[in-house]
Amino acid sequence: MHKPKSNQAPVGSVQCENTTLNLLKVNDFVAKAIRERLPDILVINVCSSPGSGKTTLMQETGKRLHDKLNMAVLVGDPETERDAIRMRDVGINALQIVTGGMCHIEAQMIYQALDHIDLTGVDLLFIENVGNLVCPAAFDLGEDFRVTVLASTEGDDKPKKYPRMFLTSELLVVSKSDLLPYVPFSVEAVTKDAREVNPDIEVMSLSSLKGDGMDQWCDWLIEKVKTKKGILAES
Ligand SMILES: Nc1nc2c(ncn2[C@@H]2O[C@H](COP(=O)(O)OP(=O)(O)OP(=O)(O)O)[C@@H](O)[C@H]2O)c(=O)[nH]1
Ligand SMILES: [Mg+2]
Repeated sequence: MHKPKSNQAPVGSVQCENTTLNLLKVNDFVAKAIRERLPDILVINVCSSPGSGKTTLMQETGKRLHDKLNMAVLVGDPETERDAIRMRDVGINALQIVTGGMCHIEAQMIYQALDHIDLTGVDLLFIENVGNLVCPAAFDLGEDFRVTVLASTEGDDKPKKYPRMFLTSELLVVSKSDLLPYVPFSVEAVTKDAREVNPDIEVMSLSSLKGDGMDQWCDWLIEKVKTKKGILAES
């Protein structure tokens, strides 16, 4: 009969050691350099699972804000330039970062990309991260704010299952709110769970497709841009 290879009784789950923590220190040095390089541009790192609606949100945000502020996007995907092309199609200054299969953007990729995009006069720089609720949470990209987008179609149980992403985000955007009547997703339940993970997290719902909640989102961005520039003016 097969005998267990350790003396420990088998259990239903195991808490693994994270052996990559030291490697992340290098990333943090580069993130600091990015902050020093972009002292007057608001940088927002947008994270989510694949397909939550990040690019659509960027496109609609660009359309709404083009006469109010100057926006640019760095977008990461394992392959293709599709998302950057979609954004350029609606007039957004966008550069694709092809990660070559990697499941997240690292700070050095942003640092390199900054040499290839014209940020003259830009007020707001979005980073659309690779679709993944796990790895991107560990990589500081020099952002001012991290925004997690969670689609109503993904289920409202995610904050407790992927806590680091919600713990490190300032804002949770529940996207595809137009589908809320058709799916078992409670904004109240997701807010409660997200705030148990991170009591300070803000929550808003929106639909890029129908426009609901987009004013609140755009007002939030304008306010943050003003605050960043205001802080600079005072210092
Ligand atoms: N019903 C509905 N569908 C949406 C909405 N926003 C985006 N979608 C759809 O969701 C799908 C994925 O949208 P994307 O914007 O490509 O999602 P993404 O997060 O950028 O995807 P990745 O970059 O691959 O991670 C597309 O078919 C969109 O048309 C929305 O507000 N409501
Ligand atoms: Mg996308």
